[in-house]
Amino acid sequence: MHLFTSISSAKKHLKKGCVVAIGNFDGVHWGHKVILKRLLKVANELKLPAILLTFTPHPVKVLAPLSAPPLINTTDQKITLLKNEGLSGVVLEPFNKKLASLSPADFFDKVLMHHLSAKFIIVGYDFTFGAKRQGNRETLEELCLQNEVGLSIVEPQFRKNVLVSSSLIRKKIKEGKITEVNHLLDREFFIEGEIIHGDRRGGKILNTPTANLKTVNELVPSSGVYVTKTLIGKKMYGGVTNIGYNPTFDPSLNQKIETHLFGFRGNAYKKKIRLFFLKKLREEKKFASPQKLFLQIQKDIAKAKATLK
Ligand code: RBF
Ligand code: MG
Repeated sequence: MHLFTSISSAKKHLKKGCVVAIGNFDGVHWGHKVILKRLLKVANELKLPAILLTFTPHPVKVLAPLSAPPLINTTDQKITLLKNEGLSGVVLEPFNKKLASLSPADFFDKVLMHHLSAKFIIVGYDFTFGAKRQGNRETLEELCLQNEVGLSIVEPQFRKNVLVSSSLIRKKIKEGKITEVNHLLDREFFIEGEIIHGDRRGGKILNTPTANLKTVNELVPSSGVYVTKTLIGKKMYGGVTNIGYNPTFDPSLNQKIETHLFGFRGNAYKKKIRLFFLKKLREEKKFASPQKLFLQIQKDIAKAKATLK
């Protein structure tokens, strides 16, 4: 997959035309994958490159920064996820007020015709474009007709009767409903970051050392105990993760993400990791004593190991 960091740098490579899907693709979820499958199918039929046009930062961060939701993925994570999808290329166009101010017709002419030489366009049912989101599916139909460009609009996708959307998935992540999140994503939700120093109480008092994560992600599951897998370098470790404030002790002011790793020896400090969430086990609680918490953690570990088997 080729990564173009702007429409300008993509232009000379796409002169013979391409099939373009357009969208923000936060989460690269089930619905996005339906769009990508359609993109690959049409590109294959037309013998043209399959290109995804997406933006960074996410347009809401530029257009409505105060009401912008925390995102499921960073831009880097989105690119990493897209690399598995068999695309010819991704065009990651910087999103700014200038781009946002183009009328729908100008966006179509400049971006899709002039720079990308699009012969066929694929978007989701709720795609809007151009200043003030004035362009909708009817506008796009009209412009494609005038320019003899093919168009396919992917209808809403449902899983178990619920409409798959990035905003629903964000809500479920916040609620800690990981099983549902993973079902809607069609993959295991993960966050990434670096291992930082904790307060070392985990090792000393609870006999359960934990690796504390400082995440680069904006969206973290709600407090609770989760079955997880951690990728460190090329190795994957099962584990159990507590997200919360350690109310049994002097509660921490900041939310902590602490993972007890199974079978990991060595020092994880400063390592860059990816933490996959599989299942929520319980809420975080205030225990009457560290000893009672220790006993509960042993049960959590046993349950997590059974889940990971
Ligand atoms: N701390 C709490 O105060 N309440 C809990 O319910 C709780 N559950 C945990 C479950 C697991 C599997 C782990 C690894 C930690 C848990 N902790 C909990 C956090 C614990 O207090 C913390 O790891 C130590 O205090 C070290 O920071
Ligand atoms: Mg720790």
